Amino acid sequence: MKKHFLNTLVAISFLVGGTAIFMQSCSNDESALNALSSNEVQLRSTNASDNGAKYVPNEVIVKFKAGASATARENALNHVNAQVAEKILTHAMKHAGDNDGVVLLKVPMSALDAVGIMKKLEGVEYAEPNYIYTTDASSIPNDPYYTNGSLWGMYGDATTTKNQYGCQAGEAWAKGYTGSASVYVGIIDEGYMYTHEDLSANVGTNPGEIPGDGIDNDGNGYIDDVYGWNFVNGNNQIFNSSGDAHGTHVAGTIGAVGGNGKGVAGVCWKVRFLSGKFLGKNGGTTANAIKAVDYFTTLKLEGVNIIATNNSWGGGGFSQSLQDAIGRANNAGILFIAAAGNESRNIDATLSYPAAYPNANIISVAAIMSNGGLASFSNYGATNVDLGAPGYGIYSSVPISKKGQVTSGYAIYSGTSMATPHVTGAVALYYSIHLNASIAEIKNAILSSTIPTSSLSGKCLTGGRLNVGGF
Ligand SMILES: [Ca+2]
Ligand SMILES: [Ca+2]
Ligand SMILES: [Ca+2]
Repeated sequence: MKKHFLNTLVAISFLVGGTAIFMQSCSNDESALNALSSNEVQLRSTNASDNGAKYVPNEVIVKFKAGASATARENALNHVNAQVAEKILTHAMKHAGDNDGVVLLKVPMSALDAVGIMKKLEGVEYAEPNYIYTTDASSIPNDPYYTNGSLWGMYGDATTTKNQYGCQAGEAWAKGYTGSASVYVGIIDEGYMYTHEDLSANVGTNPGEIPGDGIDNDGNGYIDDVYGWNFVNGNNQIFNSSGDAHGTHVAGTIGAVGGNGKGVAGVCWKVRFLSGKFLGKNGGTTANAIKAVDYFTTLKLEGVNIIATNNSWGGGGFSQSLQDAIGRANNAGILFIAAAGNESRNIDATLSYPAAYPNANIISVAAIMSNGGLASFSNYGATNVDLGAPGYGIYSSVPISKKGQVTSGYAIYSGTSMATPHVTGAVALYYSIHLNASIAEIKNAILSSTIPTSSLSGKCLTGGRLNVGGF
């Protein structure tokens, strides 16, 4: 099950079976998606194709063929009585030679019907639903057995507190490998608490942007994007005090400050985070996911040393526009670390995205438990999942509210959402030691250093679990 603090009992009954929908309270300013009632959301899910993937009910993303005439485009829109909601042409698309981008349409009929019609029309390269993605955290175990603060995922065979199924980070630290402040990672998720006591020293900023002057100094299309960008609300506010726990938890596993006598330690003690916030209270859409992926691609092309994005989310069906965005990230030299998902299923047989896209820069991650077993919720797949990593009973940073004040806290979550940032941290750690490595070399290093694990045998490409001890 995904981590979704369910809003209503109605939703709970609906969600048994794993198509999770809601996330916990954010402020109600997270516009478009949140305007949808729970009934509408449920209806979407009921009507969805693609293995229960959810999508915005009356929206379609269309890409026209490069040479499509204005008449052909207009006819295509008229066929489904579409209105143009947004033309999406990112800097990364232009850099890749695409000056047309994709168009987000509002249609008066169901999205799937409109997609079916538009696909066949002259001048249309593809049409697809505007999928809704949700986080891949599992429900949070409140079981006291798991709330003892044990950071098992970081331990190794040779650490003082031993856990052979941890990612062996303690062994890397003992060799003096603790990451680098020159290495950036993008967190494509909710936002995160950049003021958190165990994260603030590792907060990255866009070096090309001057804060607060109302000017897009680096010309990336986003004004004053200092800590990243909020694609949900279209502004630079990437932390919302009543939400963003999932994104903050992910950040802590990648790179909570180690050795500071506070809280937890990430795989990297030193790293730089940037936020591509596209998940809000009710998840995020394809339209915003591609903008978030392209955001980091453009920053990399500007010279920001981004080596990977962490993608602890999923739920949509196949999207050509998202796959293309991941391809642009690959061309820019950014790995895309993806959660395998939490439906307990074989994603070679029933594809799950974005983990199952064939792009070379994807590393897809299953969740294991502290006894080495595959977590019961974790997806798997000998082709579409690459390795396992700690994803059950994982302690990390979160914002907490005390007497109306938001302060730094810690909590235990489970999910492939939690396994994924162990791998993103491993990528950043490896890169900090081998700064000339290509992303193909880094991926190969991560996969080839895994430790064979019986619970993962035949369940993922490597048949093994994350091991950073040999970097
Ligand atoms: Ca900017
Ligand atoms: Ca500025
Ligand atoms: Ca710490």
